[in-house]
Amino acid sequence: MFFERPPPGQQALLLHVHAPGIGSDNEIAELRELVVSADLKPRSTLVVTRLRPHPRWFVGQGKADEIRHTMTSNNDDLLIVNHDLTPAQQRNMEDLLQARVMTRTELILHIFADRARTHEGKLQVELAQFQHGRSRLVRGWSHLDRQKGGLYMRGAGERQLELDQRMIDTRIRKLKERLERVQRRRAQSRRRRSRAKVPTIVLVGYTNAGKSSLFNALTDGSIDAQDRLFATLDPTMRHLSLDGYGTVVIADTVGFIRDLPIDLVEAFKATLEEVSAADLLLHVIDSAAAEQESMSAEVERVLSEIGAGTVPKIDVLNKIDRSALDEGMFGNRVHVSARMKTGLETLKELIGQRLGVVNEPIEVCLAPSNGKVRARLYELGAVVGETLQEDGAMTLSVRLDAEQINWLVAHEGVALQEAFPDPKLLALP
Ligand SMILES: Nc1nc2c(ncn2[C@@H]2O[C@H](COP(=O)(O)OP(=O)(O)OP(=O)(O)O)[C@@H](O)[C@H]2O)c(=O)[nH]1
Ligand SMILES: [Mg+2]
Repeated sequence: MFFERPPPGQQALLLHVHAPGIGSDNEIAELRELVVSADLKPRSTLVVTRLRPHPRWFVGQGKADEIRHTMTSNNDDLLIVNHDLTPAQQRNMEDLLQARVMTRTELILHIFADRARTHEGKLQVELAQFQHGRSRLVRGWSHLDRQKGGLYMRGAGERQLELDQRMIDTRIRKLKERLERVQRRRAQSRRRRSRAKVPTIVLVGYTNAGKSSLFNALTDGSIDAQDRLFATLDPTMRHLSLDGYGTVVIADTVGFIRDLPIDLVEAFKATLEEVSAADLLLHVIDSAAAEQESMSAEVERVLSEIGAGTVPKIDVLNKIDRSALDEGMFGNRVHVSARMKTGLETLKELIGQRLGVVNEPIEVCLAPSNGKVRARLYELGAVVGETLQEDGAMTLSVRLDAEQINWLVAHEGVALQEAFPDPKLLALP
């Protein structure tokens, strides 16, 4: 951006460093997947054991030289490090290798930049990139640094740094303003949904767990589902009709990954707010993944970090065609295969239960002037039957959840069947 750096290449040597005695096979496999997902070519992988990073190159001098030799003889032009380096380490390594060094955070930012399709998504990624870039703007990485003046003079390098910082700050401010405008619109549509009492269900989970596939299977949709990390970036919403419940809105979202860069979490706050404002989360878990438990734990951690820790949740173990789990409902867990479309009816049933459907239809009498309420009940898909009285009043048979019943009785001229208990006493899930 503002530095003289070696041009980014394609052919990558991957570097993973771990402490003695700590296995890291899965982390290395995940790094390879990230690299392939970024359309880069992982050529070889170097695993180094080290207690703590070397301040100069992250690895020791011996390893740094080994990396240089390997890259030269393989014709590699990119080093991808599965960690975050200090700006100085990154610069020193680039100087030594005369090749671009990419950190894990930069790799993920690179993938996100490639995937962003919507206006909002692009703004969010750009903001994350600038915020990340700003934190790495340090004196000494500018080519003008060498022209620095005497002891008491402010050097050209320093001035350049200030200029760069100011430019980035202006850009960040502008991006934030534009994002706020887009996000106000999104908040409005969320408020509309909540006024209309249409519950929102959001799919969350580790990247590649099968969220988009499940979304498609449930809605007959055609979102891009691919065997690559972060295939989905922008949230997509669609209506879903649940038997005996009516319409809900279901949303597919960006996947999580361990050590999700903080700049991304920051920039994607608004998207993630959809998650914390949801009525119900479906946590999609790849039941065939070896690292299933730590992946789930990571998702739970991000959920509480973004204030979604207390949203009601169903665990959906997906890909049972590959893990040989039995189809069915197990407490708050459902086993499904989005690919084979098995277990989906059971899942919908549990969704209905968790949204608090009162299974038996209830009779409600509406005064003739209550046409709007009647229309709303039809819109919700809640009406099972209707009879018209001689005086113009309507008796409707409806299936609603506890909250919707409370909403209904708050209207004048609405009477529930006599046998029905006080709706305020209905337990919400
Ligand atoms: N065998 C099997 N594969 C599945 C199933 N569901 C999804 N997949 C595959 O898993 C891969 C990832 O699926 P996606 O639906 O894109 O996953 P995602 O969670 O949306 O991933 P991101 O958007 O990248 O976070 C694709 O190759 C799917 O075909 C399933 O039930 N069984
Ligand atoms: Mg997806």
